[in-house]
Amino acid sequence: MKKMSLLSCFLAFMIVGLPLSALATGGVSFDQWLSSFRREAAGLGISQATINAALTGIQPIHKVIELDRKQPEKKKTFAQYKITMVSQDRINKGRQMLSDHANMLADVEARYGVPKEFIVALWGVETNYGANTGGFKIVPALATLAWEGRRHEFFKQELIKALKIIDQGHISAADMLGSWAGAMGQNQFMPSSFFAYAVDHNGDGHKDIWKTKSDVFASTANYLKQSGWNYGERWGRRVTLPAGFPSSYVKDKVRKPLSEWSSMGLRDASGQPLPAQQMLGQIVAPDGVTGEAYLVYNNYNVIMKWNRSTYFATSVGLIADALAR
Ligand SMILES: [Ca+2]
Repeated sequence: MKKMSLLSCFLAFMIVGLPLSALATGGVSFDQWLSSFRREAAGLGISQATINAALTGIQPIHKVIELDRKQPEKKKTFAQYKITMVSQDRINKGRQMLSDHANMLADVEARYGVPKEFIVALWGVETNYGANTGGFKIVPALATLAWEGRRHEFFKQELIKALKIIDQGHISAADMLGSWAGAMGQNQFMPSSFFAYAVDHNGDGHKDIWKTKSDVFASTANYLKQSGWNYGERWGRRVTLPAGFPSSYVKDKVRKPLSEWSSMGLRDASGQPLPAQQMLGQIVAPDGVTGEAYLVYNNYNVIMKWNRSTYFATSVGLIADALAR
């Protein structure tokens, strides 16, 4: 075990050894913060019944503070990340899901113009097809971060939206579960994404991204569609770069027609020339130009709106391709 400094021992004691309500940000205890937040929520039109059901008696969550303060681990390379994320196991499960929910997915694909393979790939990457949705109660988790966290104003706005979702009857406070940082249900929407994109696909009056699969699929598809998905286009493809390819093209996110990339010497990873199309593409090389390189199109940037990570977006694309084969 690494030696802890005196200060970090002291801080660890502060976090673990004291009741959290004794910790304060700007001198405000959690209970004081909560009373003032309850008034604010009532002023925004959230019903007293929801405020009572969701907020009465809640306590800040130790684990959430711990996770919020955790130093980021040494970043994996994309090559390492891909081994766990784009695993054969995840692909096999995805194929099973495509087959188990074939009619529902075909229906959602037709309605939103987003291929079923991408809906399933996002589901697999976010929560391993609904298996790991996070066991935190969203309201106290967001309240903890709104009171104490580094981005407290952001989380307060998310908490207000979470209360509105409960107020509208989509889910009860007790069943509103998700990650420690507020990502909810099987597709891990933050409350603000829920507001913007969640849909009630099965028509039962509830937008239920926790337990109703057709709502999960349609909400995911609606997110992608509203973010500019082009049906019939791919996300991208793995390519080989010519020797000496300047990394500035990656850094500056230069977009060029495929024909121009071709004339610079880019090839499909299979060795074949790129298709003779005029669509615009840019190069993504998560581990630098000596690592794996991808030529990506508009739909890749749509996935990046969901999660601004090239590791994430590239993995979603690779899984979707594997599912389509
Ligand atoms: Ca529904």
